[in-house]
Amino acid sequence: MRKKLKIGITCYPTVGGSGVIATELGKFLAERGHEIHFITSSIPFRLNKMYHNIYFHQVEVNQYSVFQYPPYDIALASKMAEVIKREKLDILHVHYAMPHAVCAILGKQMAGTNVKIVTTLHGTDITVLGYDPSLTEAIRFGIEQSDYVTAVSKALVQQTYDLIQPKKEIDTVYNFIDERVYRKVNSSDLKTEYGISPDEKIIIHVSNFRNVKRVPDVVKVFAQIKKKLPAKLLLVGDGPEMTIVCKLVNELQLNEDVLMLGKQDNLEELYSISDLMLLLSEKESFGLVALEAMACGVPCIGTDIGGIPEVITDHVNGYVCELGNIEMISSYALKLLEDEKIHNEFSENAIQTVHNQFMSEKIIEQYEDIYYHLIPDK
Ligand code: GMT
Repeated sequence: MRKKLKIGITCYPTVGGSGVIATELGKFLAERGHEIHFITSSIPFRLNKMYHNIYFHQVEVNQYSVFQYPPYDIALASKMAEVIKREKLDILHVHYAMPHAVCAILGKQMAGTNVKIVTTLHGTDITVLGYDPSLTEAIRFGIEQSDYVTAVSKALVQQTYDLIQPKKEIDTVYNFIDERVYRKVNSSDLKTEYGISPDEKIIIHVSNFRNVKRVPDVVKVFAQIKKKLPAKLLLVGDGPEMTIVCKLVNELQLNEDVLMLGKQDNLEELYSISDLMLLLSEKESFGLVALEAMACGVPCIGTDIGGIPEVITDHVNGYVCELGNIEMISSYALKLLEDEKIHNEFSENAIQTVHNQFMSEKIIEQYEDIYYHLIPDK
């Protein structure tokens, strides 16, 4: 019987898929008996239930006027050192090399213990910051000095080698979903409440509306679909591109048919009334929202970018299309929406793919194996 571990987790607690994965990982590990210590700037937003073995250590940054910039990274490293020492952590698992891996290395030095650092790369630190020469050295340092490094797709592993060239093995550990939450539920009342008639198809897009998500492409594809069949587009989320998207919806006279829902919880209810998910990003190391939709039986169309083709299997549970090719994406979307047989088949395949490759249990075990490999005497 292996001993239970004391595991520190650092992530960006408020935004995006990396925070979701880090928090869900903490919750699942706690359910398996490990003691979890989140070291973050605020309580992770998915930590919505009490667990007797999950602790939260808040990083606070003093705003002394003498500092031109508040020293968040140093405060984080210092808090990590405090928690490593006091709680006798076995593992500190950080999500994102920048700045979290670098802070973890510093925190470990300050603490003077042999805590093992596991770093998971989620994408933006590599695909965006990797192009910024002022940070490349820091990212490489964070990766090389970690005891174990994982990335959420094979594509991200390759991109990391191409852009950062670290001398370190990087293992792919895919993202996962909580299948107790993401499953097809009966939420058909929602369709009526939104004023969507039974014959209308529902297309959904969920993101943080950054320009890499190419939300205008989603609207353009929807405009093509709308010419051929009755449909509504659900845009879920908010972000910097929202104004541009609203303008385009207006120009294309789609106001009646595009529902801007803003940020939402309980996404499984929205996925469960949807017929198709569009994820047309120009950068995407994994595409967690596609996985969530697939778990609810929604076929997806994604771009041939980053890790998307590792989640969406072309012609099996959806289609993988060329970035920005509105015509190609629209014609596949129509094929899927008009042919009930293909739709049913893809919908079942989507659920099957999630079960075969992205089940929480399988992925959590992979992380556990990494932890125990680093501390063989436990
Ligand atoms: O996509 C974003 O803008 C948010 C970002 C994040 O920090 O959560 O998402 C990244 O990590 C997710 C979880 O691993 C992945 O599913 C997303 O594909 C990845 N985003 C990008 O690579 C742009």
